[in-house]
This record gives sequence, C-alpha cells and structure tokens, in this order.
Amino acid sequence: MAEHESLEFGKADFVLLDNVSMEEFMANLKLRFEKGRIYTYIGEVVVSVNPYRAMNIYGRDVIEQYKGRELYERPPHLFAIADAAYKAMKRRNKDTCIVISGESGAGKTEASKYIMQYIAAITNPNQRAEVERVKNMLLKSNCVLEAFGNAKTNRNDNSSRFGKYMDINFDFKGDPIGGHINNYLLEKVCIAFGKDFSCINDGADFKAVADAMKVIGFTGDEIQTVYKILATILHLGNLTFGVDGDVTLIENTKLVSVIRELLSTKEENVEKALLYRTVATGRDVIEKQHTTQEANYGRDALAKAMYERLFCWIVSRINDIIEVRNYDAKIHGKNTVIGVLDIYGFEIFQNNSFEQFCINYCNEKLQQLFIQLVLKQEQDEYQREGIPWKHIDYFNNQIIVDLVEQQHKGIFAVLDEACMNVGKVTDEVFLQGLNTKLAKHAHYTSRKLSPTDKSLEFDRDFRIRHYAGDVVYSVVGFIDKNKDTLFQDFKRLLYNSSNSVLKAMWPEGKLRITEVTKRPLTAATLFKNSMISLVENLASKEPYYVRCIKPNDVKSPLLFEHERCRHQVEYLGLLENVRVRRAGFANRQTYPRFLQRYKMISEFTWPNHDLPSDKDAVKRLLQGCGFDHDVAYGKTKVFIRTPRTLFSLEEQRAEMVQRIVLFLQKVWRGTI
Ligand code: AOV
Ligand code: MG
Repeated sequence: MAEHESLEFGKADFVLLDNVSMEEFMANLKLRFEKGRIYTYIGEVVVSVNPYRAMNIYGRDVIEQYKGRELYERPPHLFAIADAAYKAMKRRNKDTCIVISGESGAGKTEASKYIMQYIAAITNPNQRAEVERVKNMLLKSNCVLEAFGNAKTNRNDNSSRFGKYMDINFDFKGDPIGGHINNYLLEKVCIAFGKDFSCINDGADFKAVADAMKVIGFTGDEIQTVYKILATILHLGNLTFGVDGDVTLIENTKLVSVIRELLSTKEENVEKALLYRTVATGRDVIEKQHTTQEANYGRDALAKAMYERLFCWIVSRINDIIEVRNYDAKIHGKNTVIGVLDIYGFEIFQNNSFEQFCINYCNEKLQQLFIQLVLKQEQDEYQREGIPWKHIDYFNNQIIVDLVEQQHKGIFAVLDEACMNVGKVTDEVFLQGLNTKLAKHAHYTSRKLSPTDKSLEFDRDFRIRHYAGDVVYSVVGFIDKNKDTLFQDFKRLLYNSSNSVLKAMWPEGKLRITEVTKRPLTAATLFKNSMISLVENLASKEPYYVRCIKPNDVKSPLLFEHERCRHQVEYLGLLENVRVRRAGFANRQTYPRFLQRYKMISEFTWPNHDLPSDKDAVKRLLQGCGFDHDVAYGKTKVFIRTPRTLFSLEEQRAEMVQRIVLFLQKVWRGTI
C-alpha cells in the first residue's frame, strides 16, 4: 500500500477509502487521473485510466524501482503487477496469467506491451545470447501481429481486431525460452473495403513489417507471398461484375491478369472461380454460373478468407519459430509460464453485428471468470476456513453467458440451427427462432417483443442486456457470417497455385468436389469453443488483473468524463471488488508455511516451538508482535487483513536474518 506516496495524489489503493461508496471511489479516481497517477490498486488488481498522452513512467529507471519489490512498496504500476506475476512464477513455481480487460480504447494493448517490456527488461541478467534472441522474437512478433491485426475504428485508432493470448515460457533460472500465441476471431468485415488494416494501407508501412518478419525468421519467399496476398486483396476490392444478357462477366478483365500473376495460377482459372461454382448433384458435377450478386459475395468472401488465412498462417509460423526449442529445458528444468491476455474490449457501435456479438460475449466470459476468481472464490474460501463473513452481493453475469452459449436454446445454438435449415435460410428465420425461444428471457428482447421500445428502431433488431450495458444488434448478416462459406472453387484455385507457400495455406483445396462431404463448423461454434478453452486455460493459472478505464470518447488527455467513467466502474464490478477485498484479507498462508518464513522473529517459535499445533504457534507469534487484532485464524490458514502487517513482518524478518548472518560471521571469524 504505497504509503510513501503523498495523499495529495489520493489513495493509492481503493481499499483505503474512508467509505466505500461510488462518490468516494470516483473522487479518488478523478483526483489521481488529474494528478497524472493513472494506476490505482484494489488489493492486487490494478485499475488503469488511459492517459491519452505520453507518460514518463516506463523508462529503465522506473523498471529498476519495481524489480523484485513487493506490490505495496512502490506507487501502483503495471510493472508491480508484472513483477508479482513473475515472482509467483519464479519463487513458487506457479503458472500465472495477466488478464487485461476494459472496453475498446481503454488501454489494454498498450498495457500488454508495457508488461512484456518489463518482463523482457528484468530477465536474463547474464545476457545469454539464446535468451536475448527469444526475447527479441517475442517483442518483434507482437509488432507483426499488430500490423496485420489492428485497424482504425471510431472507438480506437489502433483497435485490436483479434484477441491475443501469449504464453511466455521460462526456464528454471526464470529466463524466457520461448512462447506461444493463440489468436481469437479476426474481424474480417473491414477487409472487404480493403483499406483499414494498417499493413495494407501503404507500402512504407509494409516495408517496416517485412523487416520485422525477416528478423523473426520468415523466409524471403514467405514475405514475398504475404505481399502478393495483400496486393491481391486490394485488387479484388476494385473488381466489378456486370451482365450481358443472362451472362455474368468481369468488367475490368485487366485486373484478372494482375491477380493471376500475383497468385501464380492460370488466368482462366481465376476468371472461372470468380464467375462459376462447381456443384455436385448426385453423381453429376455441374458448373453453375453466379448471378452478379453471388459473384460479388464470392469476391468479398475470397478477400476476407485470404486475409484471415494469412493472419492465422503468420501466427502459426511465429509459433513454429518461438516454440520452446531447448530440449534440455523441456526435459530437465522446470518450465513455467506467464500468459498475457489482450483481447478486444466490449464495444457498442452505431450498427452492431455478428462480430460485436462475439466480442461482447467474450467480455461476458472474462467478466464471469473475474467473478469466479476474485469475488466468488475469495468468499468461498472464507466460508471453508470458518472465518466469520458477511456475504457481499454482486451481479453475477452467468445468466448472460448462458443466454449466449447454452446448448439448444442459447443464441449461438439458435443461430446454428437456423443455418442448418434445408429450406429458406435467412436472418429473419434466425430472429424468429430467437423470439420464440427467448421471449421470456430477462436479458433479451426484440422489436417484435417490445414494439414500443424506442431503442429498437428496425424489425431486424434485437437487444441484449449485457453486464456492461444494453446493446442493440441487427440480425442482418448473422447467417452469412456464421456459415462463413467460401466457395470450394476458390480453395481449389489457391491450392493449385504454383507458389508453394500459398498452396500450403489452403490444404483443403486438395479435395475434389465429390469428396467434400463434411459441413465445416460454424463461426459461432468455433468461437464458442475457443472461448471455453481460453477460460479453462486462464482458470488453471494464478491470475493477475488489470482493469482499464477509458476516461472519455474524444481521446483527450484532460477530460475525465464523470458519467462515462462511473458507468465503467460500475459494470467492471470495481466497487464490489473493493468491498470484498476490504472485508477480506490481503494475504493468507497455511500455518506451516507462515512459520517457516517468520519463526525467527519470535522467541516462542525460534528455532522450534513446543505448542500443541502450528496454529497455536502462529497465534502466539502474532500476539507477541501485537498483530493479533489484524488477523483471523482459519482452519488451515492464517488470514492477514492489511498488507501493512505483512510488510512489517517482512521487515522484522529481514532484520533478524541480517542479525543471524552477522552473528554467524562472527562465530566463523572466531570473534565470539
Ligand atoms: P485497447 O487495446 O484497450 O482497445 P489501446 O491500448 O489500443 O486500447 O489504447 C488506445 C490508445 O490510447 C493508444 O493508441 C494510445 O494512444 C492511448 N493509450 C493507452 N494507454 C496508454 C498509456 N499507458 N500511455 C499513453 N497512451 C496510452 V481495442 O484493442 O479497440 O478493445 O479492440
Ligand atoms: Mg487492443
């Protein structure tokens, strides 16, 4: 609890507020923001407010101040949380993860970068070349992924359109030896318009990205192919179709030659794939001409699919390269992990579609994890240990998670069912399904169910009451995006390229039309499965949280929009977090572990105690130091309420250790 920080900057930990009320919380948050203190703790959770200006708090000197320190010894900072995760990993052999959440533009990606930089800076004191190489790769791979996966939205100029979970593996010395990246849903809609992703934006940008790729270890051929794919996507954006009688044709045929060249395929194959699809009817295989509408759809789907495939391929190539290679480390030494999760934040746009729906569902899942780990688990433990405890209420969003992912009647299930329909498959059919199955759900409504509701402007709208607020979604496009069909003909076209890098990206193009039988999993199912395994993975690690807040919608460093911030504090459950934390205990340890660390500070326990149990010994020790009032004794653990007590125990221990060392030195020198 950074006590040396002057009160003029407000309270460094919300747990120290005189009264836990929204007013006091907000007043403290605002005061600190205005004084340039963008980080504040709730116990071990960091609350961060986006400063929207360069802060001089990430330099080498600051890193040094946090290295190896305890959380409460220095002013709140991301570095402190990164250090805590690192220490837990190194000292206690725990896999840890740092979960960064908050809405779009709140500062998650920036935070994840500072955390990575910190970890890179404090590791490898011996400058081992191999470790330096790995660190460099991990940092560089981040830039490459950002170049391909970020885009400008009206909420954030550098918005992550994909979620990223990065594991860093450490050897027994605590040095990084490799990593692994999981990516989640790359938003593909923007690609159709071809201009939003920074790497497609201009050639100069691509040069920098290409350089970074080279450093990581991409081959020249691979980089060339990436460039060709990006160029193809741009050209596809300019390709238009017309009709002559009942024949659909390509208007700008010159572009077809360019694309052919880029894709290393035959010109007639490109043209055919754009204008026809091969269909199997029973034993016959026929070629069916597209209408212009179908041709337009096919072209856009191709551009999107190529981009998505490219992105996933880049991630998997990076994974090949940064994977833990040192077999010795794998077999002999311990191999622990710190995971950093930076994912798209909750978003509400003017028009919200399938992508926003997935993104917001993801945020529901993460909020549920937070509730499980921080609010629920904590209270459950007090109960288990028999510590007197008054339950603190919080909104449990499990009901919304179920609304989306439940089998048979969840929104994803209804969507998949609509997509399986043999007859008419339209967005309206999907909406009808929702209205039938969810008519009574407290968190769902639609124009049909609430005809007088002003926020539901159109017949195609439905509304979800998310934990973070109401969002109106338009069903238009849900079916197409969920099915995510790419005509087989395109897959075959790309597979048959004489460019081996491109060919390898499209292995399913190998199948002949008659061999394609299995319906691919829908986008919703894939996404749901990836979210469930993400949450399982996070839950298996010791979590550290960064909760990001966006102070205003105009990217101003000066403006603290009270209502905007209050709303975020509310839905992030921060007040409940403070209450649980405050009523709760900062630290807990089993009795034997506690004794092992502190027994030297009390005559009753050093070198051994003669009390009936370790619990009695711990009681005796704490009474002796005068901390009895600040602790509670559970069945197996001692609970320490304020970090100050722990801090002072640590100080006393350090003093004793010093004295013992001096004493032993004297004994050795023979002066005693
Ligand atoms: P996000 O990751 O939370 O949104 P970013 O991390 O991209 O948001 O932050 C948005 C912008 O805010 C950045 O481009 C910076 O200009 C500024 N910013 C954020 N944190 C800091 C900081 N610590 N210091 C200075 N400027 C900062 V999204 O990816 O859209 O959900 O999907
Ligand atoms: Mg981001």
